[in-house]
Formats: sequence, structure tokens, C-alpha cells
Amino acid sequence: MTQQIPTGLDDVIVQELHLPVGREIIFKMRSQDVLHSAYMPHFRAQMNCVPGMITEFAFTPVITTDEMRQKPDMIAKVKKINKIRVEKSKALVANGEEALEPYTFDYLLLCNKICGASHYNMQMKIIVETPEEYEKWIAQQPTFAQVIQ
Ligand SMILES: [Cu+2]
Repeated sequence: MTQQIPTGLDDVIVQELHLPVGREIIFKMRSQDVLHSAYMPHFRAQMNCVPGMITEFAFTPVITTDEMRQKPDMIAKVKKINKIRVEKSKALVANGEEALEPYTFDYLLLCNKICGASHYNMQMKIIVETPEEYEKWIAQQPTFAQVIQ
């Protein structure tokens, strides 16, 4: 008789998604409660997350986060956003509130379905990096088995 070993112990639970550039990424979506929709606007990618089934799609990121931040059109966009944020901060500071942090470009994963009370908080940063940077990062992440000990 073989011993049953629980699955998922080598999973890694993260607060931001790291993707190696140039490698096909297979996304497998699940939902534990209601319909959500995983939306990655910069990749023009979206997939419903459906309770009771796995939905799946794949793409290959081709531009790292650092490369995107160096593109002239992105530099101009970030500069424009930060100019607006500086202006808004003047009013905030005058009212005794904190100034806005400067904006920095990041790829994002958002929920694009009005799914419930936590919808506003369903957002995660995506970092596209070199395979070497990715391997270094993933090696430093604790597994689920390590987290629950
Ligand atoms: Cu959602």
C-alpha cells in the first residue's frame, strides 16, 4: 500500500508575479467562490476564473519590465502621470494629507469582473525579468510546505 502525499506542497504563494522573458507561460485559473476575470491589460490578455473548473491560456512575455521603463513613449507617459500627481499632491499637502508617491511603470494583473466586496483589492504587480533574475527570485521563495510548518 502506498502512502498518500498531499499535492501542492511545492507550490509557491506570492504577492507579486514574476515571469521570465521569452518563455511561454501557461496560466491555469481557478476560483474558490464566484466568477473573476484575470486581466493583464499590457499583454492584452484576459481569462475568466470559474468555480468548479480550470480555465487556461498561455503567452510568452517578450519585453522585460526594465525594458518597458526605458521605452521613450513609456518615459513620456510616466512623466505626464507624475506631473499630474505632483499637482494633486499640492492640494493634498495643503489639507494636511500625504503627497502621492511618484508613479513607476509596472505590468499589472487585475480582476476585471465586478465580483464582490474585495474586487477593489484584486490587483497584483507582474515583473517580467531575465531568466537568470527569475531563477534567482524563485529559488528564494518558500514553498507552501515550508510556510505551513
Ligand atoms: Cu474578482
